[in-house]
Amino acid sequence: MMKHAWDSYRQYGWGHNELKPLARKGHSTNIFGNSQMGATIVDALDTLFMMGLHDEFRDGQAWIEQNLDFSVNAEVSVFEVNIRFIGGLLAAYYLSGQEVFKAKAVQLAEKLLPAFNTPTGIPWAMVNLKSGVGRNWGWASAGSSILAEFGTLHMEFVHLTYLTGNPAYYQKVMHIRKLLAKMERPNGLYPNYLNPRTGRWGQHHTSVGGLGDSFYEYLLKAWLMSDKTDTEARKTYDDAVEAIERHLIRKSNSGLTFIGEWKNGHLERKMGHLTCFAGGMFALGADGSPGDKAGHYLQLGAEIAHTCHESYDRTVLKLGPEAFKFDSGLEAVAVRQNEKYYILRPEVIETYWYMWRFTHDPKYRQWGWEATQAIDRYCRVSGGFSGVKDVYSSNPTYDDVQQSFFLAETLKYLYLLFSSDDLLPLDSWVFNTEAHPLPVL
Ligand code: DMJ
Repeated sequence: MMKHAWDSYRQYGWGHNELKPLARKGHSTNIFGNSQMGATIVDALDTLFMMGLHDEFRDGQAWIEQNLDFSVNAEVSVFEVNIRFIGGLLAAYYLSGQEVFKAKAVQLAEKLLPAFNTPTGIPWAMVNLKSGVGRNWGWASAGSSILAEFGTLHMEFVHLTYLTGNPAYYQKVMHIRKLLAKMERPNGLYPNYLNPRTGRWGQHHTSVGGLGDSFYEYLLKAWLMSDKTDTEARKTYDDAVEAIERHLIRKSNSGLTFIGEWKNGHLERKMGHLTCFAGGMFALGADGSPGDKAGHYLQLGAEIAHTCHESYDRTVLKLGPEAFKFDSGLEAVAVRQNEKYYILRPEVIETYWYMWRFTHDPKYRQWGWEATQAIDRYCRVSGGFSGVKDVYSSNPTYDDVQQSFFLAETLKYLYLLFSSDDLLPLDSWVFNTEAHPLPVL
């Protein structure tokens, strides 16, 4: 599947950010501005390396050496460029030892730094790589920056300081942490929106899915990546998870554990595909949790994995919808037409893999195999892999996008799920939120 995804991109989309597998041409979205920065190449490198696809890896490296240029007049997402490009380049560097990847990661990081020039030091969501001018998404509450965006820079920026000796990167992310620590949190929860001019929260929405997710993930991973010396990060994670459990995690009528969304004092009983990563996060954080709650968090991870598997199993295609409800007799199914799509996302498979590593319960490989077969059957087209618009339809239409995270994450986690534990052991490597492995420092 990786060969098919890569070869198709190589043939029809080479150098573009992503691929349109039906139209057989390049694709891009606003997160990359109007750039052509080969996002799929950078995102896929470490997966190719791990799978032993060395010719393909060298091909990607040659493109990066000759073509990857960040002096472009493009307004890109700071978060997306950090997790996909800086994370991807750093992982490729650590795995292969090729200096070019480190050099490109540092060049790009320099271009992101102007995004931090705000009254509070909370970065803008977007920055123009050429002019350094930043701004926020028009749709975000009252000009706010997004928790999961400015809160998902820590791992990569700490590595940049470690590799270059330049303290600026470390200082920028530690400043964000200090500012957040001083702020009052409604019910102990972190709202998704924070205004970078005033330093005040926007709307009081909290989510472990989109807009919030990887902020929590990076607190835990900061601690793991520091060889468990960054106890401040661990404590912040533990406190956040305690509030999440109290206010957001519930059981459905039939006993499925789900994580809802908090909206202005009200719990919405809806869970996103993105939220499903949290099963793996709870399992990863079990060891080291306060009191004797390790068993509890491993169990919570298992319950989330089970719920997310149900969201796949209750569809026609055996692929999970973008969001599913637990309301008015509904259990783990999508209601709205615009929540029925599957766009090759990794989160459910990511959780299966973490649960497999921590329990070796064969059901996780079984579930991963079910997902593999479904993706290969319903998302494979002759020009690559495509998302589908309705997982409840036996005759689904395609969205015609091969997302770069399909190669970076979905296929990598599947490969890891069926590999032995000594491939990237979790006591030596920590995966960034785009599944790029970085070593414990
Ligand atoms: C990826 O880019 C990352 O996993 C991110 O944290 C969330 N969204 C996508 C995949 O669904």
